[in-house]
Formats: sequence, C-alpha cells, structure tokens
Amino acid sequence: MPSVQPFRFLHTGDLHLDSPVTGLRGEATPEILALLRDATTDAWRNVVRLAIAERVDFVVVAGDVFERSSPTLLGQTRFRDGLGELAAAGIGSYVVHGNHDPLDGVSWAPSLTFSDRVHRFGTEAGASAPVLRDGREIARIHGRSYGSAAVTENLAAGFRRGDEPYAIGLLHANVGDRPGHGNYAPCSVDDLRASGIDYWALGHIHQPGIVTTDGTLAVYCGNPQGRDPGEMGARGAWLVGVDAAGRASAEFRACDVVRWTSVDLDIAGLEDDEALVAAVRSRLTDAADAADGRSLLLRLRLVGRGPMHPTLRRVGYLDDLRRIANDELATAPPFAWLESLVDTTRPAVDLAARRAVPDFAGDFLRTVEAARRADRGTDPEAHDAWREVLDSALRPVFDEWPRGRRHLGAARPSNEELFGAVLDEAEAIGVDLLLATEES
Ligand SMILES: [Mn+2]
Repeated sequence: MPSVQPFRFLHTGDLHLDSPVTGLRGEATPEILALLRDATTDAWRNVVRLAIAERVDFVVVAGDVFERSSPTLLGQTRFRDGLGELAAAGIGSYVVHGNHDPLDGVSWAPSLTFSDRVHRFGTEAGASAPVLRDGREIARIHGRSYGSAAVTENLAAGFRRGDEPYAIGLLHANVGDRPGHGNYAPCSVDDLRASGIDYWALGHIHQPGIVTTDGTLAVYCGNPQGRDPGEMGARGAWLVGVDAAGRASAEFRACDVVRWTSVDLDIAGLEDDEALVAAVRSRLTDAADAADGRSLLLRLRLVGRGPMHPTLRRVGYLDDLRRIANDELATAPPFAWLESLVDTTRPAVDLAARRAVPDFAGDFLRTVEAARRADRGTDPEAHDAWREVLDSALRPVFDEWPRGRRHLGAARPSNEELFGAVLDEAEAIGVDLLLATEES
C-alpha cells in the first residue's frame, strides 16, 4: 500500500432536502412552523459550514439528497449552492443517490449547473474517483448511485479496493437486513470487509452510528435533521480524520436546527398544580439548556407514583398543562416546544402493602398479581387461561375494528409484552376506582 498523507473529510447523507419536519401532535405558532418547514435545508447549510470551518479536504454525500425522485427547485438549488460554497472554499464533493432520489427518470441535474469540483457517481458498477492533493492521489472514492428506487442487488459486493493509499466506499445500503427500513442494496458486514475498502461512508439508516470497526470502518451518517418523532435525538455528520498510518477516526458533530427530544418527569413528591407546573417548566428548561442553542420539539412523559395522579386523568388537564408550559418557552426560536404530554403515572398507593389487606380491593390486586405471575412453565393451565382472557378482550381491537387494525396491525406487540402492559393499566384503573376515597 502506498504511504498515506493525513487528510480529513466530512461524511453526510440522507439530507431529504425538500421535506419538512412532520408528525406534530399539537398546534404550533407560525414562527415554529416556518422553522420546521426550512429545517432540512438549514441543517444542510450547517453541514456545509462545518466542513468549511473544519477545513476538510472533501465531503462525501451518501444518497437520499432529495425526498423525491422529482425534487423541488428549492431543494435542488439549496443543494447546488451548498456544494458551490464548498467548492469556493477549495473543498470537493462526491455524491451518490439512494432509494429516494434514484437517477433513472430524474430531471434534477441537467437544469442546474454544478461546480466542476462536484463529482456525482452514476449507476455503473466499479466507478471510482481519485482525490488529489498537489497532483498526488491521497484517497480514492468508490461510489454507485441507485438507478431505481427499489435496488435489490447487493451493490457492496461489487466494490473492490485498488492500489490507492486509502479507499472510501460511498453507498446507500441496508447492512445486515435492518428491520423497519427498506431492504435496498442489502449486504452484510462481511461484504463490506471483503471489499478491502478502508472506510465505508454509508447512507440509508437515519440513526447515525458506527456499523463496524473490525477490518474496515463503516459508518451510517444519519440524517442531519430529524424529521419526525421517530427520529429522536442529535442529528449531524461525521468528521473523519485519517492519519499517516492509514488509521481513521470518526467523530460525530451535531448539525440539526431543531431536535426531537423525549424526557420523563417523575411526579413523586409533587403535591399540587403549582408544584407540577413548576416541575414541568424546569424539566423543559433543563432540556433547552442542554440543546446548545437549538430549538427543541419535546415529548414529555409523566411517570412514577404520586398524589397528582388522579388530577392528571381529568379531562382536558394535560392539554391545559401543555399550553401553560408552551406560553413561556415556545414562542420564537430557539424554542422548547412541548409537542406532546403523555401520562403514564400510577396512584400514590403502596401496592405491596395494599395487596395484603383482606378486602375487595385487596382481592382485586391479588388477582392481578396472580395473572402477572401465571408462568407458562410452572402453571401452564393458569397461564393459558389468562392469555385466553386477554385474547378475547383484544381480538375485537385487532381483528374487527378497522381503525384499530390500521394503527396497530403492523406494530402489534408480542402477547407477552401486551399482557404485561394491559395488566399494568388495568391495575392502575382498578386502583383509581376502588381506592379513590382512601387516604394514601
Ligand atoms: Mn434516507
């Protein structure tokens, strides 16, 4: 292998430029909506700024630049302009396309003029482009774009390292058949290793993360902007440094404009409305302080046991609480907008002690506990009887109620998971009803 000149590059992808942030439960202010509409393009701008500030040698873009195969003028223009800024700073860029923006039948490229420092890979196998510094090759990028949306061929298997000092594979792919994602360009970690490629710059899985460090360094860049509540947490790009020994290190850098965040608040010890409102506000302020000046879309879950539990179940209470919290913290960017508020609290009852009391409520709690402990191995008869109760109660929801089937069908949890959750909820409702007048 020729000797390596140290260099650095930025790995990004899954920009989905012409799609807004969606999936909000509550109503938002016009300022918030405007920020959400432009969040993906603004995050791309942050990626470009990061590359320039860090003076990287080049940028690789791992597919799904656009949301659709016929991208908007705005999305194309923002992309072209970002690459143009990079070029003006002496930074070349290398781009492949993925399942959202495949090349066949796409009309995005011809009408806009791209800098000649932009290299876009086509759909042919075995293509590569050298990265030159002072006329000398420092790395070679191997890349392949999707021709159509549903590529079922193992594209990674066609990648082969040559005699270059450092080899980068740029590909949109599903490594290891990850569930919940389109199984496009499926391949295994072994395929990645067998190629001899030093660094795999992967796109497709939106959660950023390192796939393997064994034999090759393979990384999913993730999208620079989470676009719905399924995409929680920090989003950004990877700054990769390669040293003279050809060793790479990848460092994640946040580039998101607005961040989906979920937080829990334990209601233990909160005695009244005043205390609860103050605790919610302080939880949101803490989250905002940790967000580095960017806006937050917050999902807050109330958990634990406490005296406020019955109040939280009053009709309209959660919505009021959410609006009160938002009056203060969610007016203009950077905002901490409480997007949803969910109550999973339980009554302030010592269940273990209450279960031992010989009365009707005690009978109820002992019955719930018996159902919970009906083990398949030690007491198969009781186990099956309880599962039958559960099944007959839930069958109408899954099988006979069209809306229920639509919402729950694909995500139906295993019977064991469902059984535990249903029992917990039934126990809480029963305790609320039976012990409403009892001192806790
Ligand atoms: Mn994508």
